[in-house]
Parts: sequence; C-alpha cells; structure tokens
Amino acid sequence: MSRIALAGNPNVGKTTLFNSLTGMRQSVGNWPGVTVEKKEGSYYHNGVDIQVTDLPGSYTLGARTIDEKVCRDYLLNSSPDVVVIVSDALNLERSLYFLIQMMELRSRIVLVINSMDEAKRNQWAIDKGELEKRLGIPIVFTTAIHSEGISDLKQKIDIMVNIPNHQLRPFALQYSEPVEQWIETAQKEILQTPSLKSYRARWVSIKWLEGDPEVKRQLEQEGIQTRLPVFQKEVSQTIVKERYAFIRGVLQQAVQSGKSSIWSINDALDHVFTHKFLGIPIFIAFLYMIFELTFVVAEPLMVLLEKSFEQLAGWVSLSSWKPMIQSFVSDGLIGGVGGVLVFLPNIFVLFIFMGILEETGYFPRAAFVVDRMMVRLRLSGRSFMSMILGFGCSVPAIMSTRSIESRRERIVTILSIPFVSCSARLPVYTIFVAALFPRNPGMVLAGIYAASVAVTALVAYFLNKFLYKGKTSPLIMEMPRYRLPHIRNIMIYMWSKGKHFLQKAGTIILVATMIIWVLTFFPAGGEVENSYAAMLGRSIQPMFQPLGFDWQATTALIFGLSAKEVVISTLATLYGVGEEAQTLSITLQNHFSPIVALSFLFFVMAYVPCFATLVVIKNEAGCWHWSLVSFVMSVGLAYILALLIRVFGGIGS
Ligand SMILES: Nc1nc2c(ncn2[C@@H]2O[C@H](COP(=O)(O)OP(=O)(O)OP(=O)(O)O)[C@@H](O)[C@H]2O)c(=O)[nH]1
Ligand SMILES: [Mg+2]
Repeated sequence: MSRIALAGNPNVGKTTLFNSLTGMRQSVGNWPGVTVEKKEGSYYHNGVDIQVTDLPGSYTLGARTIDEKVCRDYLLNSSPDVVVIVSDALNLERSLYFLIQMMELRSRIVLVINSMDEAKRNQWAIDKGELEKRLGIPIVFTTAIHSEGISDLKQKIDIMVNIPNHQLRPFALQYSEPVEQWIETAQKEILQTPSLKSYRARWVSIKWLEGDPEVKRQLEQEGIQTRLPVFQKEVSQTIVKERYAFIRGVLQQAVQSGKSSIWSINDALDHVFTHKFLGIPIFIAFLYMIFELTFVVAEPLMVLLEKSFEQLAGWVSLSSWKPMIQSFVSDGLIGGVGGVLVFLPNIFVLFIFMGILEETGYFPRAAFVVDRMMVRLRLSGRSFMSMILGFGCSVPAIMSTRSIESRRERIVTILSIPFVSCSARLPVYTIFVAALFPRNPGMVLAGIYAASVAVTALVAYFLNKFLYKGKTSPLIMEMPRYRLPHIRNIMIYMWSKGKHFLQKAGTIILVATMIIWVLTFFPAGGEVENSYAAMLGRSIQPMFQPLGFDWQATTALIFGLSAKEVVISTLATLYGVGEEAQTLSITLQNHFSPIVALSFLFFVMAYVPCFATLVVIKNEAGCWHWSLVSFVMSVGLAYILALLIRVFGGIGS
C-alpha cells in the first residue's frame, strides 16, 4: 500500500481530481475554502492499493487558519509517500510558489497542472518538457472535471513511489549570498539536534528565516533559538522575492500566455456584480429568484408525491389489517415520514440553485458585496459565506468556519449560523404557509427568510458587542474566475447534499416518528387525547400558553429538536392525519389561526436547528458551553419573537 496526498492552492481542483481518482463524490465549489478537513479515499493501480488524502487548500506552508493547519500538519507529520501538488494552469505563478516550498521540504513530488481545458480554450501554451527540466519533477496535465490525464497521473505516481532513495535529488533553490549564509549558520545548529532530524535541516533553517511561529517555537524548545543570531526582517522578504524571481524565470521560458479575453469577460461581470450600488439589489434579486423557483419548479412534483401518499393511506384504511397496524402505517409511517418526504422536490431544487451559486463563482462576489455591510456588524464577508451555506444545512456551514482566521469572528459566526434558516425548516414553512396564507404564500415565505437574515445579523452584532470588542479583518479573498456550471457537477452537488435529507427520513425522522406513534397509541389504544404524548404535551404546554400553541404544537416543537422535519411528522401523527385520508393542510387550518401559525413559524425559524448542530458547535468551538449558549439563546429568542408576533398580531386571533 502507498499513501499519496493532494495539496496546493485553494480552488485549483484538488477535490475534483480526488473524486476522479477515487470515484468518490466529495463537495467541490468554485471558491477558495470548500474543503476544510482532510478526506480519505483509495484506488487500485497495478495491483497496489493507493490511499489518497485530499487536503484543504493553502497558499503557503505557514498555517494561519485551522484548515491550513490541517494541510501543514499532515504534510509535515504524516509523511505520505508522494505529494501531488495540484496547480491551476491559468495561475501557475502562485501555484508554483507553494510547490517551491514543498520541494524544499521533500523530494517525492508530482506536479499536476489542472484546468487544461480552459488553458487550451484560451490558447495558452505550456511547455511540459521545459518545465520538467527546470523543476526536476514529473508533471502531468489534467482536466480533472472531465477525468482527463488521470491514467497518466496514476502512472507517474507509481513511478515516483518506486524510485529508490539514492536516485532522488533534493531540490535546493539557490538564494543570494547573504541569505545562504544565514541558512548555513542555522543549519549547523539544527543538524546537531536529534529531535529535528525528521525534517530537512535546510527547510527548517529557511522556515526559521521566514519567521515561521511553529518552527520558532520548536527551536526555542530545543534551546537553539538563543544560540542563533538575530536577523533582520528583510531576510524573509528577500526569500519571497527570490522565490518569485526564480518562478518567473521558469515561467518565461515555459509558458506562453494566451488570449486575455477570459480576464476581460471576468472583469466585465465583476463590474456589474460587485458594483457599488447595483451589487446588493442584484444579490437580493438572485436570492428571491432562488426561493421563488424552488417553489415553482418543485410544486408539480410535490403535488404528485402528496397524491401518491394520500392514495397509499387510502389503501391502508381499506385493508383488513389490525387497527393497530393500520394506525402505525397510516398515521406513523405515511402521515409522518411520508409527510416529510413530499418535500423532497423542494429540497433538491433548492440545492440545484445553491450548487449553481457555488459553481459559477458568484458566491464569493456576493460575500464581497455584503462585506461593506458586514463590517458594521464587525464580521467579514468570509463569515457571510459560511452563513449563506447555512441556508442548506447548519452542520457543514459551521464546519466551513475553519477557514476564518480570527477566533472571535469564528465563534460569533458559529453561534449566528443556526439562525440562518436551514433547508430542514423549509418543509415546516411550506406546509403552514400553503395552508394558512394561501393568498400570498411567496410574500410570507420571503418575510420569514428576511426575518431569519435580520435575526442572524442582530445576533452577530450583539454577540460581537458584548462578547468581544475586537475589529474585523476585511475580506481578503481571491476571487475565482467565473465558470459555466457543469450539469454533472450540479447533479452531484444536489444529490450529495439532498441525500442527507433522504438519509434523515430513513433514520432520525423514521425513529422519531415511531417513538411518537408509540407515545400516541398507548396506553389508550389509539385515543390520542389520553395518550402518553398528550400527557407529556399537556404538562409542558402551559409554558407555551402565552404563544397560543396547543399541546400538539408544543410536543412537535420538542420532538423537532431531533430534526426540524420531525415537527411536521409529529403534528401529522398527533392530529391523526392519514386517517380518512385527511391532509395535514386541512388539519392545520382547523388548529391554527394565521397569527398563531406565524408565531409558531417564527419559533421554528429561531430555535436550535437540531441536535446534530449542537454537537458540531461543541466540536468546532471546543467545549459544550458554547452549545449550551446556543441552545439557551436560540430558544429564548424564539420565544420572545413568537410572543411579540402574538401580542402585536392580537391575542384573540
Ligand atoms: N474548467 C475546469 N474546471 C475545473 C477543473 N477542475 C476543477 N474545476 C472547477 O474548479 C472549482 C474548484 O474545484 P475544487 O475541486 O473544489 O477545488 P479545490 O482545490 O478542492 O478547492 P478547495 O477545497 O477550496 O481548496 C470547481 O468549480 C470545479 O468544478 C478542470 O479541470 N477544468
Ligand atoms: Mg477541495
């Protein structure tokens, strides 16, 4: 077995390549920072099992953010057999900067030049032979998105794994004389320190000169730091300059830039999308369109599913099964799980649009546009990107905060994300809005989403104000070039995100539904009013009395802690939907007034998305007390919001 790692700058196509190599389907997106933790996969080549690790992108080996640290730690400590450095054909200069740092560290490297389709389309000429000669490593051209060049890559990896050690020539970029002298001084000391033997002494010396905090700390621990002379900061700048000078020299010989039209189209699009005045309205229009289309496109499919489940429930009621079984299948399974599954089309369509947003490259532009507003909330556009991901699911959104540099900003973003309305809440909104606000469902829905954005912003603002008093870092992010979304990629995106919803339906939602059915069926043999669920609901309901929620609604909110869709399945089971093929919509009209429904929806919008979110908050923020803060804050806020709506909407209505 051999182990290889894919590393390189963000957004160059590492994960796309990883997927092509291993046949896996990890998330890709046209913005830097999609992968935030290492992912493992494998493939067979010539009878050998090759383990592949996809790493988060990084510009340098000096790690500033958590995801960059994952990359560095892996490369330094796990010593894979071969490191595949993935680069972007149209952005070779910066990619090679990372490569040089890597080559100073280790020898078994293969360079991949990816996105060759775009290079060819724009008539760029890259002389592979010349590059190989000058860099002294094998190079492979790929178009990862079409799996082109993959077998060549596998071949080159295979060769690199099998080169005997003595045939490898360590790369050493020759710096100018003064720098070399510094390197030599440090190297002498380092070579005498056994604990640093696992790294190349020259690499450690250069990192020391670059002021790498981790290396400095290690040198201090070993007591070497005090023996080393104090150097001027200019040395590190000279190193950077000389590396770039070397790279430019290489590129001048080996690469001929092609048409510049690709950049002018980019600039033109950027001019519009990031325009000072037009930027925000365009962004809002996009969001509105996404939510509107989510409904329009999904509606016919949803109706079809609804009809099928109704039909199914009808058959069950005509069957000769025992009443208990009938109740379990029609109230529990069809009413509960089926009631959630009808939203499958909405969820999938929502993800198609989120996929398009991520694939085209518009996503970070939107972040850039709101960055100016975010500064007032003391957040950066980068945290906004994590928040937008929260419209899909809070869990990956919270994980994506790993590429936020400041710990303060990270915690505030983590605590704010649960207020962004995740896709699991969509079914709850949809069914209520359709049942109780049939005249203007779009407006009400847009209002709830707008409120969720406003609440998120306010929470972020106050958390920043009270918890921290620091300043924001402005959005420093490389803007990816615009790309036409590939249908295959969008479908993979939709499926990989949407299948989570299906998995939930088959696991958490199914189990929760079964528990609820048991609690509703016993001990009174199906008499809901005298069931355990009723006892539980009634004991807690007084707390929710001011909001106007009945015990069924109260119980649904509690079970909704497992997953938001469970709110629907619980209501369906408690209100006995499925029997007599009655729909949940009609039932809701009988049990909720429009104001109580609205107040219920606001509660659902604001309180913790699910248990999984609390666990992720704990993992990412480092301790349970942040999960507790999130829980208490969100439930408290949900209660206040719901109460305000009830009071201002008129208690009696
Ligand atoms: N045209 C073209 N696009 C590509 C190619 N490879 C990747 N892409 C696109 O480039 C974007 C970035 O791809 P990813 O695989 O997510 O890049 P990454 O290097 O893993 O990025 P991070 O995880 O953010 O570091 C996606 O939109 C891909 O569809 C390619 O060969 N040609
Ligand atoms: Mg990636």
